[in-house]
Amino acid sequence: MLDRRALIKLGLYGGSGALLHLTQLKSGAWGWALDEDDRDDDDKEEHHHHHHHHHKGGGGGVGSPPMQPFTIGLPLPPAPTRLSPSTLPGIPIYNDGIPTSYYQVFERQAPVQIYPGRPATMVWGFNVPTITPGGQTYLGPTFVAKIGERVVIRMNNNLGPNNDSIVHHHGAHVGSAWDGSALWSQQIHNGTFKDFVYPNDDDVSATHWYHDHNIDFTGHNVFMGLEGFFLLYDDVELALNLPGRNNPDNPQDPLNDLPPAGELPFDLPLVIQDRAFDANFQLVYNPFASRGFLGDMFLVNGAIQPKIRVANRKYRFRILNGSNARFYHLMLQTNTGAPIPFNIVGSDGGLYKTAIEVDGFQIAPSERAEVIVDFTGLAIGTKVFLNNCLMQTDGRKPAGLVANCATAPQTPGPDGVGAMCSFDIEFSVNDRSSFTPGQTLRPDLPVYNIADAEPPVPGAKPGATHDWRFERGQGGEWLVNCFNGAGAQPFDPGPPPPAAEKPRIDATCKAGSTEIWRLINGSGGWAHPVHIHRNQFRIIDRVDSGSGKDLGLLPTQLGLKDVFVLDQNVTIRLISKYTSGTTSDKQLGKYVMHCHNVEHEDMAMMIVWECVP
Ligand SMILES: [Cu+2]
Repeated sequence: MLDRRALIKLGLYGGSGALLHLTQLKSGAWGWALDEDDRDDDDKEEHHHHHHHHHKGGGGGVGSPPMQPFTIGLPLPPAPTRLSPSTLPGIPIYNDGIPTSYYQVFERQAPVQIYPGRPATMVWGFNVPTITPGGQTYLGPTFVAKIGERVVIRMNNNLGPNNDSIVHHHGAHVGSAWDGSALWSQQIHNGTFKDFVYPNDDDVSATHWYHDHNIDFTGHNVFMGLEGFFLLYDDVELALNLPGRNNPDNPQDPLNDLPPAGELPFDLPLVIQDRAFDANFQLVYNPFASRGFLGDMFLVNGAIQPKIRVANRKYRFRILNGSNARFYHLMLQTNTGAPIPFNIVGSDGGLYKTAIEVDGFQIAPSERAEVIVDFTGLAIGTKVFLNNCLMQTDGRKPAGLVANCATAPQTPGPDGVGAMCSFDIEFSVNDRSSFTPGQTLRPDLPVYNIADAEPPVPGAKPGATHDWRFERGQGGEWLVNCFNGAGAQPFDPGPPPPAAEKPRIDATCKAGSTEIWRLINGSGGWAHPVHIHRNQFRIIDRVDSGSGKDLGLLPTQLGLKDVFVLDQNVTIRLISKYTSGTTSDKQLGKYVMHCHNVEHEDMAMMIVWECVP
C-alpha cells in the first residue's frame, strides 16, 4: 500500500488543487480517490478563506448512527494475567533480584459490541474483545506496575496479513529497543512476536498508556482501537491515601479505599475518544484526512456516552485524551447547569507538587490530566455531566469555547460540544480517603536546573539547547525545522528492510546531560500537541511566538510532561535531564519527537533524536 510519505516523494501530495488519496470503498477495500481538500489551507491564507474550510477536507466523520446516551455502564479493562516465564519459551529470564512480572498480549481483530443490540463492530486491539462488567471494549488490558518493578511483555501481532504494528509505551523511561518509536526495526510483523522489557525506572508514579506507533499508519491503527492504560504507582503516592487507593502489593491493606462489591473503584482511568461509524456500525477512517481525523461519536473507555454509577464522595479520575486529532475542554456540570469545581492533581508524568482548583481544563490528544472530584453533598439522583465545551470541526485546531457550556446539548454534534458521559450519584458509602483542595502532593517531584542546561547547538537561539519549528510545507506535508543544520524536513526513517536501519538523525543528546528544547509554532492556523519520547519534562515558559509575550502555563502544565500543546503562535521551552536509568543499555539510542495529532504524525511531522554516551 502506498503511504503518505511515498506520496510526498512522488509530488502527488498537493500542488494541483486536488490530491490523490486512499479511501475505503463500500466493499471495505482500499482504493484511490481524489480528495476535495482545497489547498488554500496554508497559514498565510487562513485569515482570508475561512468560509472555504467549512466541512471541506477536514477529514471528519459525520453521520454516525445515533445512540441513546447514558444507557450503558463504564467498561473498565481488567489487569492482564501474570504468567510464569516458563510458559513463554525464549523470553528473557532475569535472576538479578529485581521483581519481574511477565505477561502476554495478542494484537488482533475482533468484533466488539459497541452499539447495544446492533451488529458488533470490528476493531483492532490488544487482547480484544475485552470483556468487562460494564460491557465490551476495544481497549487493551490495564497494566499496573510499581516503580522499579520490571515488566516483560510478549507482544504477538495477529492483526492479519500485511498489518504491521509498533507498540509504544507512552510516557515511559525505557530503552530505545523497546520504546516503540516509528522505526523499521521496531515493527512487529503479522504472525511474529516481540518481547518488551520495561524497567519502570521512571522518577515517580504516573498514568501512562500504550498504543500502536506504526510508521505512516499510526492514525489508522490507533483509531481502530490499539490503545490501553499502563499505570505506575509508588510508595509516596500510596501514602497520600488519595481516593481509590489500592495497594496492589497488599489487597488486605487496611488503608485501601475499596468500593463495595459490584461498584466501580474510586480511582478510574477514563480515556475519551471520538470515533465515526457507518450505517453498518463499522468504524470508518480516512487515512488521508491530513488535517486530522475527527469523529462525531464520543466514547469513554470504548463505550458511547456511558452512564457511570458513582457515590456522593471523592473520586480520582485519570483522564486521557485518546483521540486522533480532537482537543477537549472538560467541565463538570450538574443537570441544573451548576459547575462543579475540582482539583487537577497531576498530568502526563505524575502527580503535581501542589493540587490546583479549576472549573475546567483543555486536554489535547495524548495528554493526561489527573483530577480529584468531590461529589460529597450531592443528593442521590443527581446527574453530573462531563461536558466538552470546546468546538472543533476541523483537524487543524479547535475553534474556541462555546459561550455557555451549561446549556450544551447532551449529545454532541460534529463540533463535539456536549456530554462525554454522565456520573450518576446513586449511592452513599463511607469515604476514608484523604484529599484537601490545593494540598501538597509530591514535594519530591524532580526539578531540572536551567543553569545546568547544555548551551545552544549551532543555529539555536540563546535560552535553549535545541530549537524546533513546527510548520507546513509547500506541498501540504507537515515539517519540523531543526535549526542545527537540517532545515525544514519531513520525517525520514530511512530505507525499509532489508536495508540497514538509517533514519535521519536530527539531534543528539548526551546521556546524563540537562537540555532545554524550544518548540515553536509560528502559524496562526494550526495547533500541534507535540510528544517527546523517553523523558519527562518541565515546562519553563509558554510565550507568543511573535511578540514573546508571556502566556503563563496552563493548569495541565504544572508538573512533569511528555506532551506540549503548541497552540497557534505559541512557543514553549522545556527542560529535562537525559538520565540513563537503571538498565545496562543506559537507554542510549534512537527516539522520536512528533506531533500527536496522529494524522500530522503520519504525514511526516516527526524527527529522530539519539541519546549518545
Ligand atoms: Cu500537529
